Amino acid sequence: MSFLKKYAKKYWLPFSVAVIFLTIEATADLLLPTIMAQIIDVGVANRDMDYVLKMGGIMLLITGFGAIMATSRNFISSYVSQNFGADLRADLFRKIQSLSFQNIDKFDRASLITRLTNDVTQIQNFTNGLMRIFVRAPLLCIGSLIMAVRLNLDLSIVLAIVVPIIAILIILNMRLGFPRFIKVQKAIDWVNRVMREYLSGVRVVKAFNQFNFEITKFGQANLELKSTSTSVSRMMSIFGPMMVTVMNIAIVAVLWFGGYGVQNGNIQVGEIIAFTNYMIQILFSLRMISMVFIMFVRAKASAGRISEVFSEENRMVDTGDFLDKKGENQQSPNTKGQIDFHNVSFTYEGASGEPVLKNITFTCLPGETVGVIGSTGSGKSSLINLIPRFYDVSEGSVEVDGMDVREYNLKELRGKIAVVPQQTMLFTGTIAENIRWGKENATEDEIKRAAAIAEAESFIKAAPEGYDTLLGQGGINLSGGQKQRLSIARALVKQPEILILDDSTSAVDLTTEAKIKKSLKEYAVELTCIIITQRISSIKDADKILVLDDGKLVGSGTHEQLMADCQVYQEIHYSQMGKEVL
Ligand code: DGT
Ligand code: MG
Repeated sequence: MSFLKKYAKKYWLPFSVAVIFLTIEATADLLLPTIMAQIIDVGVANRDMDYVLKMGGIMLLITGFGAIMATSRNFISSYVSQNFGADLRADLFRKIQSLSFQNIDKFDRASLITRLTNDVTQIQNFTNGLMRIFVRAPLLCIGSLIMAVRLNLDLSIVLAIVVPIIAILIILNMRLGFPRFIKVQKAIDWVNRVMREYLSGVRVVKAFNQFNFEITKFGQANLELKSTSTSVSRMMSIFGPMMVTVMNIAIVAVLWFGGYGVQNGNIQVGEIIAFTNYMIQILFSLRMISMVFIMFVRAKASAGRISEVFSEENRMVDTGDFLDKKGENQQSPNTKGQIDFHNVSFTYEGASGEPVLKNITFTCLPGETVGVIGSTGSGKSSLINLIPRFYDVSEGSVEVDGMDVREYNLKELRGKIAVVPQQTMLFTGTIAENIRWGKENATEDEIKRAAAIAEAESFIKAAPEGYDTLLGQGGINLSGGQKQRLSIARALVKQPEILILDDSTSAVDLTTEAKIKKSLKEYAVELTCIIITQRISSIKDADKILVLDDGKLVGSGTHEQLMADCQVYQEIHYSQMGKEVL
């Protein structure tokens, strides 16, 4: 939990001030019953009105002072806890962003969301609780005990019996509570996960009429959350009243013994009132302590989960500036946009069985258009993921412009490459903003040009507000092919050396696809282009075609060469013959 040190360092000062204010507040609370006892036993008993007024005035002053302390402390504590929470969230978000695909794959996405929201809130609440009750409760508890014993030793025998009983109850409460709170947290994760899956697949669910299945799935998660939460609150609802009952019996006992004492003239009425007041304060502070413990238990579980993310070491070591220089030395202008795979094998972390890619060697020369074809699951997407170093190779090496990708500064490497991923992902915002994603400072002309090459211009112009039309929430929805064309435009605006299209025209009709390819050729003669596809027609005229089969490179060459000597390619070709005019 060392990640908390940073915040402790930042906020210790206001935190300490809050604790000091709290101490003063508690002291004020402790003084009041004793003064009250004196008012009754001295002032009221002797009918001394001046004394009553004077002590009453002092009581008022103390209360007022306590209230001022409480208000300032509340200001400080909410300042500290809110800022701390915001810092923690921001740092966690940054950490998640910095993690590589390999790291992120380890976490369930829904649990990352719960960690960012619910878990941070738990820790934040605990910090706030610390400043509200941390010092105050033990201080009030111990202080009230001392004051009560000083007030009347005989009556304190009741305390000697009651306090240990309550302490045992609290410890039991903690013991039983901890595992239950952890379960609640897990159940919240589960509900979030189901909800997230449902929402991202809502169209499929509707298309397959799988409502009942989804409702059952959600029902199970919901039930688990309900039953774990019920179990927690049931436990709380047993222990809380039990403590109150024990304390109330104790108060009755004090009144009983005290009554005898008053009859015998040993004890004064004010003393009994003050004594019971202290007892109530002890009860309250003990309950507060148990509450802090509960908050602590929850916060500890949350801190553990957050700490898991913070301690996740980034596998992808970004070698940074040191190697930049090396890069400058090695690169020459005529290697701009070159890609070399040397004996590359790759296995996803945690996956068992055969490697996804086996012993792959090939070269893409600058300016070449290279097609990658192969059945689904043959490893095409995995292959191109290695170029911008989304994943690291298991064996062999990948070079871009003559230098191993692991030696690049990641930002520099990814600056050279634009990937249009297989699953199109657009963000909420206008069309122009989505294209500008590729290059922050892209001018309007650049955006329009990219859109034109990607054949997106016509539908953008037809949209209600052209480039300023909102997408997604509150805006228009695009067709699959339109989305693909927008993501191609987004990649183009980046003006990369290497453009990777992962099945990016799968939803675009053949005529439009041909147009895109033609304008791409004209736009960037020097651009190295890797086109993954399922359709031979899309890559027939590529400079080179790589044929993947079950993770192996089974053919490489032009269409004609492959037709002559690659069986897998021939099979794909013949299977598509009837469907499209080749
Ligand atoms: P596609 O897009 O359907 O045409 O198929 P490809 O050729 O793009 O296949 P690819 O590279 O996505 O998958 C190759 C194999 O790797 C396949 O057996 C599934 C597996 N695989 C893909 N992504 C992951 C991943 O993130 N984690 C693990 N453990 N395996 C993955
Ligand atoms: Mg793929």
